[in-house]
Amino acid sequence: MADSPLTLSEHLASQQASLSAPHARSVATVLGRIARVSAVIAQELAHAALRDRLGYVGGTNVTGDQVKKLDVWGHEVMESALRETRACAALVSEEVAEPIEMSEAAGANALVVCADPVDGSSNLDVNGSVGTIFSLRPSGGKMPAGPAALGRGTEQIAAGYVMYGPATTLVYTVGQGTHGFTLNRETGEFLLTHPDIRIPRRGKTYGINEGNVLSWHPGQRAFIEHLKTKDKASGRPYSLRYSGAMVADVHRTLLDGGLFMYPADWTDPQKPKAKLRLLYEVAPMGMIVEQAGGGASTGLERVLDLVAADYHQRAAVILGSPEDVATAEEFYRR
Ligand code: FBP
Repeated sequence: MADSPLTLSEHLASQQASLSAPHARSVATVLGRIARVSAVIAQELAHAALRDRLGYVGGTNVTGDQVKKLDVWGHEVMESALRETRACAALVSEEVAEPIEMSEAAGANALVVCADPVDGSSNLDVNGSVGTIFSLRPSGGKMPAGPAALGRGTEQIAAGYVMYGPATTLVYTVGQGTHGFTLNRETGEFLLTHPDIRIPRRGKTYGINEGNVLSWHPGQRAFIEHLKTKDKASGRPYSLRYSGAMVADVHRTLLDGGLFMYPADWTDPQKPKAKLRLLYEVAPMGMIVEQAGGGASTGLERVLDLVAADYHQRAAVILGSPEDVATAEEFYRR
C-alpha cells in the first residue's frame, strides 16, 4: 500500500535542517499556524453567503481599495492567530496602514510576517477563486519589529500562499524548493501532493489584464503581440488565462508554466505606476516561483532585488517560466 503522504508539519520538520538555526522553530510554528487559520478561512468562504459575509464594509484600505467584509474578517483571524504563536513580532497586512507590533514575541528568533489575508477580493462575491499570501522575515530582535520588513526581497526566509478553489492548496518555500499541499477537509490537515514543484521552462498561456493595454510600456505591448503571433515552432499563439486573483493565476502558472503579469502603468514614463504590493504580493510570489526554477521580473530587473522602502510600496511583476520571462525582458530592453 502506498505510503500516506507527509503532513505539512512532518515536511516542515524535514526542512528544518536547511533553515538558519535560530529561526527554524519560529518558521515552523508560524507556517503551521497560518495553515490552520487558512483552513478556517476556507470554511468561512464556503459559507460566506449563508452568514451575510459577502459585500463591502464601506471605506477603503491604505492602498485605496474598497474593503470587503471578508477582507477585514480575514485580517482579524490572521492577526489573532499570529499573536498566539508568540513567534511573530510584527504583522504587515494589506488591510492596515502601519505594522501591528506583537510584543508577546520579543527576541532574536521572532519573525516579521507580511500578509495579504484575502487576495483577489474582486472574486469574493462571485464565488471565484481567492487566496492568502504570506512572507516571513527575521525581526533581528528589533523593537519595534515592523521596520525589519523593509528591505530586499532576498531577505525573506520563507514565503507561501493558500489558494481557496475547488480544493484548498497551500504552497510554500523556505529556500529549499517549492512544495504544494492539499487540505484534507475531514481531518483539517494539509498533505503533501506536489513535492518539489518544477515550473516548465516555457509555457502555453499568459495571464494579464488586457484592459490596461493602452497604459503599458511599449516593450510590454510588443511582447503581448509576440505571444499572440502564430508560430508553430515556438508554440505560439499562447492562450490567455486570467482569473482576477493573483494566487489562482500564479498557481496555474507554477504547475502548467507560462506567465502571470501585472505590468506598471507607463502613461507617465517618468513615473510608472504599479498596482500589486511588493511586501505581501510580489516579493513572496517571486521567491516561490524562483525556488521552482522560474523567473520573476519587473521587465527591467529581478523583483527579489527590489528594496522596499514603504510597507505598501507597489511593484510591477512578470513571473513564470524562465525562458518566457527572459523573452519579456528582451522586449523591455529594445
Ligand atoms: P487584492 O484583492 O488583495 O487587493 O489583490 C489585488 C488583486 O486582486 C490581485 O489578486 C489580482 O491579480 C489583481 O488585483 C487584479 O487586478 P485587476 O482587477 O486590475 O485585474
